[in-house]
Amino acid sequence: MNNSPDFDVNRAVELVETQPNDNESHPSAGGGLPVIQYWVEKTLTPTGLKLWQTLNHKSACLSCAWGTGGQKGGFVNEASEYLQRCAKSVEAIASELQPAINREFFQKYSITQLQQLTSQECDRLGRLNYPLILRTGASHYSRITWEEVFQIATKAFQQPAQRIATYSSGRSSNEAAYLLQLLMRSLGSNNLADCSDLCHAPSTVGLKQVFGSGTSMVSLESLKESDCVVLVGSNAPANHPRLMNELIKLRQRNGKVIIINPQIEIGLVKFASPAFPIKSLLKGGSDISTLYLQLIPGSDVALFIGLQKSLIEQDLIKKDYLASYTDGWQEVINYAQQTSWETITNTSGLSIEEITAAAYLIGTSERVVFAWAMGITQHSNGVDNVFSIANTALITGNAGKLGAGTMPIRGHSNVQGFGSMGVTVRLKEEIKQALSQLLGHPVSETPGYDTRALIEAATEGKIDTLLCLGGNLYAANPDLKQAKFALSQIPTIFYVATKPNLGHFHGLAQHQTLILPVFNRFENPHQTTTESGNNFVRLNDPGTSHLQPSEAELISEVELLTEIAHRLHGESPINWRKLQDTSYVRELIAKTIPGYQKIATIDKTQEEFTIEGRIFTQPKFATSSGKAQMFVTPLPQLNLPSKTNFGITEESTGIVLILGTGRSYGQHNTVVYQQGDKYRGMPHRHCILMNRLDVQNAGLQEHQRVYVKGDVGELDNIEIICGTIREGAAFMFYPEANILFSANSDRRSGTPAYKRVPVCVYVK
Ligand SMILES: Nc1nc2c(c(=O)[nH]1)N[C@H]1C(S)=C(S)[C@@H](COP(=O)(O)OP(=O)(O)OC[C@H]3O[C@@H](n4cnc5c(=O)[nH]c(N)nc54)[C@H](O)[C@@H]3O)O[C@H]1N2
Ligand SMILES: Nc1nc2c(c(=O)[nH]1)N[C@H]1C(S)=C(S)[C@@H](COP(=O)(O)OP(=O)(O)OC[C@H]3O[C@@H](n4cnc5c(=O)[nH]c(N)nc54)[C@H](O)[C@@H]3O)O[C@H]1N2
Ligand code: SF4
Ligand SMILES: [Mo]
Repeated sequence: MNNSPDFDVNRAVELVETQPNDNESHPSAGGGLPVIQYWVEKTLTPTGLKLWQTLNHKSACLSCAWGTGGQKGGFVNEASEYLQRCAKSVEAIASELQPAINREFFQKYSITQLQQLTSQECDRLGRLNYPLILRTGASHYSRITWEEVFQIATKAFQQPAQRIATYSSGRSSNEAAYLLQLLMRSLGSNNLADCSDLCHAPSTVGLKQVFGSGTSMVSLESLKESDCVVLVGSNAPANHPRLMNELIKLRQRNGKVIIINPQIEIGLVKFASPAFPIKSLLKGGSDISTLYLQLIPGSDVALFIGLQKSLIEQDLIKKDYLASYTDGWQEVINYAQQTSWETITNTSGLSIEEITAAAYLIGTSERVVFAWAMGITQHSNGVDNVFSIANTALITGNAGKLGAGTMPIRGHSNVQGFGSMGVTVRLKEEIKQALSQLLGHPVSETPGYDTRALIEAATEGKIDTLLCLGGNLYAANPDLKQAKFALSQIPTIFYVATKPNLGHFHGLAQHQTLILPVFNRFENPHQTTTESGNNFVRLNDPGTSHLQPSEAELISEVELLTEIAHRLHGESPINWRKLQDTSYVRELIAKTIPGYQKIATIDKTQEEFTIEGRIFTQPKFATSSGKAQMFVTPLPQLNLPSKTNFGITEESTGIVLILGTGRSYGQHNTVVYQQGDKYRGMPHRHCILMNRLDVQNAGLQEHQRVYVKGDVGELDNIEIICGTIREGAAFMFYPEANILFSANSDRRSGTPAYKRVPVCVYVK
């Protein structure tokens, strides 16, 4: 379809860097020239001026939750430091600045044709500009009016509370998020699935139990005081680039960085940051890792128990601290002592020497920050992983003081704000009480569906109406076939979005699928707020869209949600239309959301703030006893199926590996901006990264095209790329790989084990 002469893709903004050359040698550092090149290319395009203006607009970066921008200006972080905006930010803005989709486009192309598009092609179609509907039996999406949308929505939401649901991803504002949950709770439903269910839910669930607060306890200011960072299961050079500046500065002040990751990510060894230009360009980047532990995927609990055991043996634990500020520590210590070194080294694949060295660095540092991302959470024991990190922080006294603590590195730019605003199936008791008072009736006690439960419920025909506030529910889930089927059992689905994505063309409803175009963060006609992963609330100024009203009928998410609520409830018990002025929404947030009191005056003061009760600089925590709660973390059982489990004979050429799925620097989740990944030497999306020894042992060769088979699907024509990944492990990009496997979910958080998927790589 891309080759068709009248296909509209060519006139879209040139978004993508030229494809990396297969023969090009891999960069010797993360960041660096490719990133600078990207900046220059983008900002010198015809839309460059608008891009610069948007970068300078006072609003938070659209991309990741590290958090940059806001009232201090587009380039300033929470510590008022300048030049803090990375290429990801440029990429996200450039994509939003695309022209509107051609008027005739959806008349011309049928849904079958639209289903041929790749993720990147969907995004490059341009900005969505009119409400669209695809009705049963129709071959094309067609335009409808907003009035028709509201009539359909009013009817669709008048279903039994348990049969309506929402899903969201964290790009929208706090105000939109708050209204989304208020609308659902007002209708008696708790079915507020969110992308965090697939992401940091284990961190939220785990940390809440340990410290009484589910977010990072380390502010940016506090991170600057640390002398050791343990970075676990994170590819920050690609996914949170500005965090790398903090690691560079830490190394410059003689601090230590311990990396725990089955893959050697080049940017975690050396990173060339544009913030340190001389080093970046002349010296090939700054050193990051002091020690790199390349463990077996899914074995982090074993490693952390090993670290605890070694700390005990080296007499580096803080007994007085444990006795004064924690509960449950004796059991944790006993468990570490009883677990044999043999079990620990066999499970983790690391040597005693490596573990002892890491324990020594941690135990002899004054202020240690433990930071992690998806390599920790996306496992069937995700919550145990989080517990084992928290235990290690606690036995070394590294929680509740400046420069130390636990720091989940959050994903989407406002995903944490969504959780704070009550978009969660695990609503805090205090919020529940406050909302009940506001709504004049008790919030329903029926448990809501999280994302995986929503897919299951939909599969069983238990959902009538689904509204997706952003995101890509279809492609973000494991087992794409099941996701597609599940969505096809829902009579009405609304996709609220700024640009088309795979979900709009594959995640079709039973009777009617609607796509509703909205303003993005820097275009909203009113002020909004967002919350960074470091618990900092930013104010986003009102803006305008580059799309003219004559070519685009966009509305704000706030207007959309309040109008639906108004049509359903009138003015009872809240004047919903009044809430279209977001300052009133902030009044409600201040009244009902703990720690958010300062938002009540933010319109007047313009003062951005850190949320109260989350940054612990004293060892007094938010649990009922004030003490941190420690939990024993059982060792994971890491079994590998055999080839015959995949229906492949033992004699055939091939190998069973543990696949970890994740992202390249050139994609944002399910949205692909660039095809290849130079840093990993993967030239396109259809590669599998393997260890050279595995390739040899299996009788395969680098660049050979192979089949990759999971428990529910298979991909063919996948190119083998040899890389710095541990033996027995492999890596592929998502969302493409989501066709392969069904994934176990963590029992306590519902998060799928995207990082430990058994697959068979073979040839027929
Ligand atoms: N460029 C870009 N930035 C993004 C995103 C994006 O898609 N693109 N997405 C945003 C979102 S929503 C999120 S959640 C974050 C994700 O940010 P990350 O969590 O950094 O991203 P992932 O690609 O999922 O990879 C995590 C790392 O975990 C490692 N890993 C895999 N298995 C294990 C294991 O068993 N143990 C350990 N210790 N490590 C393991 C992988 O090798 C990889 O380096 O990024 C955010 N920022
Ligand atoms: N195999 C595998 N699967 C995974 C993961 C993995 O590591 N491996 N990671 C998981 C993780 S961590 C996450 S967070 C999920 C991501 O899951 P989702 O959040 O569901 O997916 P995204 O691709 O981030 O959604 C992007 C879409 O959001 C919409 N959007 C962008 N800006 C706005 C806005 O301002 N308003 C509105 N309304 N819409 C907007 C656009 O239409 C865009 O296409 O995927 C999960 N799935
Ligand atoms: S690190 Fe994250 S928040 Fe900061 S500029 Fe880059 S994408 Fe935006
Ligand atoms: Mo995420």
